[in-house]
Amino acid sequence: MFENLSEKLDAALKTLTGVKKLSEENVTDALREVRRALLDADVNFQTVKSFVEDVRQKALGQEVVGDITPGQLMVKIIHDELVELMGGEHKGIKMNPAGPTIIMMVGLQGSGKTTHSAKLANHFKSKGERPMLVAADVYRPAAVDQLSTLGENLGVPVFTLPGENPVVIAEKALFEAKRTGRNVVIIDTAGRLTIDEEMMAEVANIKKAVRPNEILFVVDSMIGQDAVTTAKAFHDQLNFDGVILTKLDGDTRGGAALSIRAVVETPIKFIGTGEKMEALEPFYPERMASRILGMGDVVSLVEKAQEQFTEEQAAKLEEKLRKNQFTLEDFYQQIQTIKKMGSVRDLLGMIPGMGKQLKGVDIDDNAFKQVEAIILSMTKDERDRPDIINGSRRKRIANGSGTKVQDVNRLLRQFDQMRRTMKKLTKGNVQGAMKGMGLPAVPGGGLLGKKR
Ligand SMILES: Nc1nc2c(ncn2[C@@H]2O[C@H](COP(=O)(O)OP(=O)(O)OP(=O)(O)O)[C@@H](O)[C@H]2O)c(=O)[nH]1
Ligand SMILES: [Mg+2]
Repeated sequence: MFENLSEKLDAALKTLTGVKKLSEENVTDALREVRRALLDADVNFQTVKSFVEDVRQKALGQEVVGDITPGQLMVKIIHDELVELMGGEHKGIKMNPAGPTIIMMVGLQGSGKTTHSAKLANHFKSKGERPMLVAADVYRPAAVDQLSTLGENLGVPVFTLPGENPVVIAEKALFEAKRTGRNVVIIDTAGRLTIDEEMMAEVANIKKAVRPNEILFVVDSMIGQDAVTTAKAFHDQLNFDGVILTKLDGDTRGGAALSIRAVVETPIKFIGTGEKMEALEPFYPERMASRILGMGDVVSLVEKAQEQFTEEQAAKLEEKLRKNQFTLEDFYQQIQTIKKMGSVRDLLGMIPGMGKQLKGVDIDDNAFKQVEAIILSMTKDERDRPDIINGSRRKRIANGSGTKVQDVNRLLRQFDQMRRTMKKLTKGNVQGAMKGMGLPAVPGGGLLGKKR
């Protein structure tokens, strides 16, 4: 995410390495580069101007005290300003305790409304709420099918009424939600290629009819500056409550994420980072600023892991590891879980210091493909007891998976090594070992923490 911007900001801040004091001159030099980095990332011109001015004021007004260097102080100031620029605090969805929480999704065609309606339903479902999806995009039959399929896969009901107009659909959906005890109603609306009066009138009518608790403006971050212009037009008409910024998994430059809040004064509430249902993250300005400055985002990484592992699974896994019963089958399942957490590149980028090292390295999301193919070419017996895999079996597995015997050997060696390391780790008392390292004990004794 935002690799180019991160790299340029890093270079700008490097100009302060070794300086003894922040002076008018060296601050101006560094900020010239910061300004260029932000403009290149397609951040709104006015936004950049006031950002740089704020940073300058703060930098020149502060004494460097204690152990920190002027360079570090500057990083801190820029970090804090980035947090401020993106809205400061994290803002979530306001739930309506008195009845169903109604959420209406609006935005241009292809911005990701339908996908994110489903992702949101999945998000609420995993938090124990009872969501319902409403197909109010009636212009393309495929749109209703798309939402229905997504809902079916998630086990979330989808309300449709073929032949009706969107306002009637939304109203009837509300009745249905109340009747069936659904407490979150997510209305997917139609998008148009450009902002036109007809579309605005339609969403305004739905708004009037059902009075949503939240109108979320869905916008594709790849469109950069245009995202800000569109946001403004929608906001003037609908006065929406929050933004979902989508497609941040692509090579987005960052302009939309950094400018939108300053221009429409409405918080970004979620970001979309992929096509899969799990690729939705609550937006935290603080964590995003850390990612942009290459400091990683361990908190989000841990949260992603917690979403995928239940406490029970974690405990089972730990027991298997302790008893040395971890098999290639388990290993295969682990890979499936990690894949659900998001793109490998994004995951690695959340580890502090990794972002920079990943620069220019080609990380294929199919990195696991070979390993998966090899494991899938084994019999159940072989997966459970890798020791029985002799020479001729290795040859058969290599043939079956379209790999070489060396690849099979490598995987078996790595698996063996991993199993040994894990055994050492779990031997004795994990909790005690963690405490010994100065880490807090994990509730439930799980290696991986628990699902909340
Ligand atoms: N990579 C990536 N693709 C996404 C993301 N969100 C949506 N998409 C893809 O973008 C395309 C459009 O998404 P939709 O959800 O259909 O967009 P929409 O706003 O409902 O479009 P209309 O109904 O035509 O107005 C689909 O192919 C999605 O899979 C995302 O966060 N990352
Ligand atoms: Mg749609």
